[in-house]
Amino acid sequence: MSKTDENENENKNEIEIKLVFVGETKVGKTSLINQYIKNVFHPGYISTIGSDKFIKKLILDDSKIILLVVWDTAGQERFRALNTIFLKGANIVLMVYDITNKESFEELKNYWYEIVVEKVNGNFILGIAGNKSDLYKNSQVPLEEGKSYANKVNAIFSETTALNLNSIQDLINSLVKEYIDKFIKEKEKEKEINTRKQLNKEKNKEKRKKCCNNNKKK
Ligand SMILES: Nc1nc2c(ncn2[C@@H]2O[C@H](COP(=O)(O)OP(=O)(O)OP(=O)(O)O)[C@@H](O)[C@H]2O)c(=O)[nH]1
Ligand SMILES: [Mg+2]
Repeated sequence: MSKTDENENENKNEIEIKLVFVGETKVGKTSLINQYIKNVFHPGYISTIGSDKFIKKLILDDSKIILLVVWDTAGQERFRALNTIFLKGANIVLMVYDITNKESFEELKNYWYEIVVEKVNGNFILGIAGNKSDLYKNSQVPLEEGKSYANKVNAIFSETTALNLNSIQDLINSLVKEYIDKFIKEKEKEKEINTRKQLNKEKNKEKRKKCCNNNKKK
């Protein structure tokens, strides 16, 4: 069974997508997810222990249904070993840093990117969120620096804030759209290749038949 078949539920119109958030502790992963799923923001900090899983249903214009399975992971160092398990089989990975904390950006480049590439097996879409954009006055990571790194690693980039829904919703929508485009294209390509293979097989069979008939006549 191919990876794309695995992701498709029994309902042909329904596609399951695994989206995993990673990044340093306190960059705002849980806050972004709370805003995206429940439309709330809590200023207090409660560390994520292990992981949490949320499901959101999205309906696309062509009536395709997306079951978006969102995984929140823990940024604290003592939980890092666990994150590698959650990354397995991810379709989309969103790496988050805090624009007011340069170190969280450096760690994203030096640690998180490597782990993601190593642990996600198969094709996936990569996103980068420069979070806490509402605190831009205290920014330690210029927007251009985030953008340019994202370009380098082929990631979809946006600055975000967990204070409201807009920025995180737009970013996730872009990531899902990119995944769907590639997913459908890949499937169509596969279909085309199979049809071509089948046609070639039939042609060769026909040729062989003709060749044998000619030999018999001789
Ligand atoms: N001003 C502002 N504060 C934020 C934003 N996002 C998160 N915070 C705050 O930053 C702190 C850490 O946020 P969390 O969402 O718990 O961080 P986390 O990345 O999930 O941290 P771990 O679970 O330890 O990995 C909390 O006090 C949040 O309220 C944001 O966009 N703007
Ligand atoms: Mg958290």
